[in-house]
Amino acid sequence: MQLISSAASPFVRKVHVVLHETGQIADVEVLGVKTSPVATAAEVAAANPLGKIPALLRDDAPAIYDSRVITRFLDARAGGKLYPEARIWDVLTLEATADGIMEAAVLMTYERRIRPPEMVFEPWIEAQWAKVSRALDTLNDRWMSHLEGPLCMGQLAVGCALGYLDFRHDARQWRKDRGTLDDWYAAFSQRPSMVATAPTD
Ligand SMILES: N[C@@H](CCC(=O)N[C@@H](CS)C(=O)NCC(=O)O)C(=O)O
Repeated sequence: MQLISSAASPFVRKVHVVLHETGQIADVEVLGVKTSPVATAAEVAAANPLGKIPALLRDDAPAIYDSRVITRFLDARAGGKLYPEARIWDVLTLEATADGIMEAAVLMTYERRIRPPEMVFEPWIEAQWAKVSRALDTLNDRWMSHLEGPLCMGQLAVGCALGYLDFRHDARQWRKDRGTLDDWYAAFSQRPSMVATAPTD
């Protein structure tokens, strides 16, 4: 299989983390691409009509895309431990929360990197940060028992989302007044799968 990938993408990182956690690293060849909403790489468009990464090219079946689909596929392929049926709705909601943080944070990055400076719309950037901020408060106030429980995809996704905030939005200081989440992440980010997949430009 081949994974269309970029070392800076938090959505791609989710997939790499799952490959590490489930022992499937050797089954996937990484195809690095440079792509953006205004300059979609040809290999990305060929694999995913939405023009987004990650996309997974399977050897004997059509390409699949959207990180949530790929992570679930890879987990099922490895025996299915990261989406436990008994807690499935919590796991999926936690993963959706983490993905929503990434989505808003990536849009903030694009707004500054891609738009000409005179077209950047500051209230829109702040509105995206408000989504991130509310989601972080919710993680800190309501999700800690789940985050501290047995390993699941929701936890891995939250780890990737927080890692992306450190990578691109450090100045926003997400840790302030969220000491419980900060403590959890300090330990979680030391997992070998997290260390091996830290984002780079
Ligand atoms: N919901 C998608 C989001 C993926 C996504 O937004 N990826 C970004 C890179 S971090 C991308 O490919 N952006 C290009 C674009 O929006 O056209 C997923 O979970 O895979």
